[in-house]
Amino acid sequence: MALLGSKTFQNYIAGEWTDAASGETFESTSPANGDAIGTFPLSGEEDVNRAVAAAKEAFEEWRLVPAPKRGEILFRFGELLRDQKEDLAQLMAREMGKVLAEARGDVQEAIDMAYYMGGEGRRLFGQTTPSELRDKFQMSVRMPIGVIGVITPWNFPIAIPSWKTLPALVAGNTIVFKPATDTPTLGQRYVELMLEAGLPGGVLNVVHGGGGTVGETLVRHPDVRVISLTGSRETGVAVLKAAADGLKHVHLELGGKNAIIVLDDADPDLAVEGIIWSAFGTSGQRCTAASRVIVQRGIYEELQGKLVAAAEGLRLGYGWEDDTDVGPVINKRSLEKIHSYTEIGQEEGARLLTGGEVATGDGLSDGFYYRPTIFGDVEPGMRIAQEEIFGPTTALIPVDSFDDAIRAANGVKYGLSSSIFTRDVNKAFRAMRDLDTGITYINAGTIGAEVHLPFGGTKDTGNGHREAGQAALDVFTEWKSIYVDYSGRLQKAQIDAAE
Ligand code: UN1
Repeated sequence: MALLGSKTFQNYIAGEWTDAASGETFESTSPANGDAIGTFPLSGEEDVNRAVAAAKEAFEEWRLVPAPKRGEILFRFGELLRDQKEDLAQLMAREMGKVLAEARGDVQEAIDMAYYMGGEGRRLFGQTTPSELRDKFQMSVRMPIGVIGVITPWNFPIAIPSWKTLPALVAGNTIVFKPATDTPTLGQRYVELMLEAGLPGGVLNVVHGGGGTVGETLVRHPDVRVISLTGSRETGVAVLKAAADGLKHVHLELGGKNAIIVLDDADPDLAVEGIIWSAFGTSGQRCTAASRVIVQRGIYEELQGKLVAAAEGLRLGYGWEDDTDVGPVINKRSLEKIHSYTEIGQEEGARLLTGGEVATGDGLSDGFYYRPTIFGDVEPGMRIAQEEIFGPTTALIPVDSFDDAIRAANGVKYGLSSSIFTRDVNKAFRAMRDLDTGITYINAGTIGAEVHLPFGGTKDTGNGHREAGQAALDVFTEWKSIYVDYSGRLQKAQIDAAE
């Protein structure tokens, strides 16, 4: 497989592969064992400006390509992703660290999105409505907006770029794409496959480099009309402010502090499986990860014992090895942040039940591994129960009642995903109504969103927009309402109609 051995890569601007104007580069290395993966251009303002100019020029032609044709390119992209699924998953296990089963799922999510948005090429539905006047026709249609800045994170290095780029492209926009600096090779493969699928030059430009330079220039560039970002709350706020002067549309997906509620009547083994999968899958580095488990007291002891045993049975290792359950975390900074929360939890008086340390030995010392960590007897207001840790750490919060559980679940600033395990249908429906999140699961964990429903959250998780589903199209299109009067007279709405 052409994965081993580090390679040098370039930006893709105006249909050509090119170095950063400065000639500077940065390295991508594996969080699993430190292996070099690739060398990439460390781009700056000049590179972004060229990419935006290319995207702006390409827009004039791309917006006129019939949407079904645009959709066909997306469909071909889905086919290519499907053919390359295993190679991409292997590369992802190396560059990002997640275990193969999840890496395959990440690619599958992009395949799903490619087929789904490919089909949008023949839909992109608007509305027709009757007019209040005679001999008058009216409809609303979706129009592309122009150049879109796409800034993606490293935790879903293939899936998240697909959530942003594919609806944007099928709607007729052009893109400047900045992949995460921790996973540039996957960003590069993504673009290569899009080109292979038949995307014309200039429609999708990739500029590698940091958020402070490439990201910031994109956000401030007057010709970029929409910014779509998945990242931290702090970055989201900074992007909103920077984009305000240009009145850009900003779409933000900023993380969560997701809770699983387990009521006394729940199936404990099912709940344990859901919690382990949601808390420690992708080493807890999902926006949707379950970093809180709110447990009714009648089932607390049993659940805690089973969870600790299950967490201790998880095997840490390289993501590409079949028997690995939990891979590394993304980098040293992240490892340190995760560990600092273990210290915070202990200082706050929560009980460390298992984990709480960096894992070393057995070939792990060259990577960034953290033991699956569970805190017990956590109070809802503690920092470990309030702040996003983005690692394999979860907090068990005992509560007396269903109402207390809902209150605790909603008592955080984020609102992405939530879940409840119960066999009481009335409580399940109340939870569906009362949990203040963009996504709610019944008798499943907090992860596992599918591409044809909206993805995103309430409160500080975002700014009211959604990815995926039909909702994604709202981010990347403007509605245009069109009125056609075929009466041959000047008819006045609201005035003639009132007669
Ligand atoms: C994310 O963590 O940013 O539902 C995305 C899920 C995945 C997507 C997560 N399908 O967990």
